[in-house]
Amino acid sequence: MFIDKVRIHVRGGDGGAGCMSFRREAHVPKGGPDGGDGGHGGNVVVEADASLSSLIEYRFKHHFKADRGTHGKGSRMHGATGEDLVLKVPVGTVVREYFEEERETGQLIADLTHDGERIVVAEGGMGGRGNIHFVTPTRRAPAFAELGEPAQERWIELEMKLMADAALVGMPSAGKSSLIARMSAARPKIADYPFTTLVPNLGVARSGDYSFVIADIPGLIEGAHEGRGLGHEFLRHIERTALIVQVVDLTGDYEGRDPLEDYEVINRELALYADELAARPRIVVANKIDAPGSDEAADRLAKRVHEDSVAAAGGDEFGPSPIDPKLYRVSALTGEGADGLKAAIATKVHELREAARADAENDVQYDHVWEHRRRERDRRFDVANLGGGVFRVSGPQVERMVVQTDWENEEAVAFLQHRLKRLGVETALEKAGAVDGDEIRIVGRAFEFESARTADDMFKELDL
Ligand SMILES: Nc1nc2c(ncn2[C@@H]2O[C@H](COP(=O)(O)OP(=O)(O)OP(=O)(O)O)[C@@H](O)[C@H]2O)c(=O)[nH]1
Ligand SMILES: [Mg+2]
Repeated sequence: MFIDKVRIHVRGGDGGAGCMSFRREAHVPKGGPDGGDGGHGGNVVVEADASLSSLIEYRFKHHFKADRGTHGKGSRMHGATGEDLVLKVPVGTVVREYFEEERETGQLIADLTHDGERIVVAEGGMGGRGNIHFVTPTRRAPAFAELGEPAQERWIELEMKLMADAALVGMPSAGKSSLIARMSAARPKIADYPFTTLVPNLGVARSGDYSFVIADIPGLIEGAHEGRGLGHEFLRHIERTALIVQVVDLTGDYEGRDPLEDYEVINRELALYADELAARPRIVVANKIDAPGSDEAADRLAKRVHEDSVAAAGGDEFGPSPIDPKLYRVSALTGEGADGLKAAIATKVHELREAARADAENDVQYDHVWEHRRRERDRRFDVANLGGGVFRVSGPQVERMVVQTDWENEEAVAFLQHRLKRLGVETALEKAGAVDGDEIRIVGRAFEFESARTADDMFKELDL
């Protein structure tokens, strides 16, 4: 089976806890704080790897977790950092957010188009800080440390799209597989019945100094854009193919059709699937010139292709057109014309790559954009008035702070309140109508609201 879309759950490693400890020496009754930091948890990274060609590895295993950081220790010993977990995917994999409960695909995270390109999909938690960090001129012996930060976790969707430079499209039995076999080392199944090819085949072709990746897409039939036949499933693979190589069977073999009619059917299907596919650079190939009497059909097709090329150039015979004005006449059977076609595809692909490289400078930096949005979302929080003097605060960062707090430790709790205040939680609560003595709930914890002034007094009291 052709696995090209999977949904997996990823979780970074949790951060190790910071340590609360004081130096112990024979001649010093109670030394200064020396608790080390917890190690950071490992990230889950998705990385494009050119040696892979499918997402099959993710078919049965759906949960992935990076290593956690270890806890800090006394004598300023920091915990070890958890190792990153690297998930390898084929080049051409699109990574998106996925919301499991709603069964919905979210924002684009990254489009991994180059070998080695990577994106962090779930960050490990930061290690908690040891008590050495909480020393201030007035607080010489902080008796608390931070717990490790819980790691991020989420569902993501991986979708593989073929990264071919050129794609062979055409009616069933037009000879697409025969042509890819002629031009590359690919050895797909070839047979005289329609829909021999069920999943795309990829081949690497070489011509002179250039090489390119060519794909053989299953045959398209009328109505493919609406899902008839097998074609539609694969049309989306050519969304990112720079060049379309349209193969027309001069013998009209499949259901005894007219070659010109076939040519029109494929044009229509591409246009109906997506306007931009119709405008994609294209080369038209007339196959099976070895068949007796095929010249007449080839001449008619050549004339039409030339007309279409001029029309696509806005009527300007010498203007740039997405459609190559020349009809490439070949026989996949005898090999006649195959080298010329290969050279033409190689040259065109090379030109298109150069143009794409020039565009790449304006490319979106997916990771930065997504990361920035994610951070913003992370900081956001909501205050809900539940009535009866009870308020709930929810938001990723706020909740993490609460989880990172050691509730057995009064100083740690006071420190949390200080952080929440800095984040603007207190102001938001006041705005929502909270008054002293009200109950504030954040992830399963409840505490009493104290206005800023009282809290400050308390911090002072606690020497924070
Ligand atoms: N005479 C002749 N027959 C050819 C030529 N190219 C392909 N064929 C025959 O046409 C039939 C279909 O060829 P394939 O290469 O399987 O066609 P396809 O376009 O991949 O077909 P699907 O995978 O079904 O879409 C086979 O019987 C081939 O031997 C050619 O140039 N000349
Ligand atoms: Mg085939």
